[in-house]
Amino acid sequence: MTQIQAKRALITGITGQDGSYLAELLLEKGYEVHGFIRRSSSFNTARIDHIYQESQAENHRLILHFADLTDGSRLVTLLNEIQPDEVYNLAAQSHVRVSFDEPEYTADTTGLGTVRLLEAIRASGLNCRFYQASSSEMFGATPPPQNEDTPFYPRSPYGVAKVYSYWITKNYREAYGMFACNGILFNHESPRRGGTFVTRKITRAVARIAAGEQNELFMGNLDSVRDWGYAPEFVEGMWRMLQHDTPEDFVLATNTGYTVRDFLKFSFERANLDWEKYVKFDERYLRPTEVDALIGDPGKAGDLLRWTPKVLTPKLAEIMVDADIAALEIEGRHYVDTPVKLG
Ligand code: NDP
Ligand code: GDR
Repeated sequence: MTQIQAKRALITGITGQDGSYLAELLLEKGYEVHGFIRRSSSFNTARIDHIYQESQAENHRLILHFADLTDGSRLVTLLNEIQPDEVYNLAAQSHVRVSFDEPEYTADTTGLGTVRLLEAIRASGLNCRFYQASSSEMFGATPPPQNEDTPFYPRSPYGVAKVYSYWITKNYREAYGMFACNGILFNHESPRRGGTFVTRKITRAVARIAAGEQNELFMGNLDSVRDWGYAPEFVEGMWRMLQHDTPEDFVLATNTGYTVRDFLKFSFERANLDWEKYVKFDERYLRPTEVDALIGDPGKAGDLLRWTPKVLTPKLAEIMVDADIAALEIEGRHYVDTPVKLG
């Protein structure tokens, strides 16, 4: 009897929100999953600890390697060693406001990191499929609805770096015939979302306020419009892009738009609270240039990948508030012991 070899995937950014959900999905599908993690003075694997332990019991199907997208020679060594069938490049300095503080570092990781990885694939002579985590931030000032043909007008060092990565991915597809795809993903959130992004900052605060542990929440611009979807559904879309017959670029979005103020309202209402009593303005959370409105048209992904999101923003806010209230009840005050700063 011939045994079919499991597919092997490599995920950069596996410790992040998307990386953790994608790793779960690929393990469920029978893949051997390799992930890059960064050396840190504190633990940074909380989002994948549960699958790492389980995978140890299951013949080590999740394998972690220390690596950084700023270290090109390490990428070549590891690509040669791992020989993946699919590479998902999710690693990035992904915070838009922080990219104004650290523009050069953001360009180095979020921009040049992509070409280092593509070069490592080329240098290793690998015939693998490549997914690039492109972003709706590339559309920036171009008004909605945005789709695959919408012109880019990035409004932050992060957005500019992502535009570089988008084009270098497309260039490697055209120049070297690589199966390389850009997933242009609109905001997607979950209970695993980093605490300095606006949705999670709000839902964590709601849990703390409901528990009597916090009584105010400092925020920036409440008028911006975003198309917030649910991260587990979006990682399924990433995988589908690499299973498609031809390498193409796809928008993933819910095609709905809400303001930050709407998200505050949905979240506080879930805990029977009135957001206006708690939310205060702090100019530290404003950006030098803002992206006013992003609403994506995922029609192409619907037609070619059969990808349709089910969880829309009001439901997402409920899922996240419920998870934060439950986590606070289980873990006690240590779970969120300091109010979020600099987010
Ligand atoms: P997160 O910020 O949650 O995760 C980022 C990941 O990248 C973490 O694992 C982080 O490691 C890792 N990382 C950061 N810098 C480096 C580096 N120099 N070398 C290696 N790894 C690094 O992001 P998300 O999961 O939310 O997003 C995944 C990708 O998708 C990102 O590229 C993001 O820009 C992009 N994107 C996200 C959207 C969203 O709404 N979530 C929408 C569109 C695009 P560590 O844990 O050690 O910090
Ligand atoms: P974004 O996400 O910039 O869209 O990038 P974020 O949640 O940081 O901001 C969304 C909107 O909320 C406004 N805002 C605040 N944002 C934060 N973080 N903190 C605040 O206190 C606050 N008050 C108001 C912002 O000004 C903004 O308009 C995310 C990231 O995941 C990127 O990596 C990804 O590419 C894009 O989504 C699509």
